Amino acid sequence: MGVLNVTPDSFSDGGDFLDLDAAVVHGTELAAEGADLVDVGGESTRPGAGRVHLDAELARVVPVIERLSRAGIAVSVDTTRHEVAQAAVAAGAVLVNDVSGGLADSQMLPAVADLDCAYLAMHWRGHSVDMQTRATYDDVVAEVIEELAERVDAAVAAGVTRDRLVIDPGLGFAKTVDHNWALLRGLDRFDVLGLPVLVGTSRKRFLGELLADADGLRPPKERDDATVALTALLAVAGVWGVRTHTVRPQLDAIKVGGMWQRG
Ligand code: PMM
Repeated sequence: MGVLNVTPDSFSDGGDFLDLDAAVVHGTELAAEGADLVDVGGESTRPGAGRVHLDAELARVVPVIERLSRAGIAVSVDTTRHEVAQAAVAAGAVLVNDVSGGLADSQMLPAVADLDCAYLAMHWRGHSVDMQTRATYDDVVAEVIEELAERVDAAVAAGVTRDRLVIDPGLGFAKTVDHNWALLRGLDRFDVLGLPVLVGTSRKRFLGELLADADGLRPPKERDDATVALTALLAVAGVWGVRTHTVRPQLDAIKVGGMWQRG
């Protein structure tokens, strides 16, 4: 899954693709490099970010999704709002990537039940503005699995069949650096949910901290090599997908991980 943030303020690529043509060009490049999905988002979820108005989010993502879908590219929409999910699927999106797993909008799950699309439920404990205050766990892996299981049950109860579901541990969302590493080490425990898993590590702060030096945190766009290393490990771990800002080097890592696993 290649990331296409149509936002002024995302942490690593904010403002790069706010213009419609620039966004379509970048989405087309991600697909040409081999992304199976291009994930279009119009609201930044970086820690501390405020909400974007619904109309602004629609105006950012719908025209991009329309143009990419018309070009035959499989698109997902990164949104927590049911109105955006509905408009995105009408414009051609095939997956709704909801970082709140249905918690941010009580109408999301019933709306998705009526749409012809897949649904990704990420682990989430609250909006970005103060989510890091909720990063408290006794056993982060057990609690994230338990809370995701609740979201899966809620989705199924709303009418979203299990064959449409993907789950995501939500690295960096109400998680400290240590929580992120614990979740990565404990990924095999997510098998109990019996669903495909997608993981987003790309350029995240915990990599900036791992690679920090005397100049401070490694800047986001200089975290891609570390992201590639994690992608190889995630491929060995057997995840269904990775959400990344670059595509070609990640595909190389997936091929290496696949061969490592199969011999
Ligand atoms: N991370 C971000 C945004 N959307 N969606 C899913 N499913 N998983 C993630 O880990 C995730 C996400 C934040 O990264 P960005 O601001 O670079 O898009």
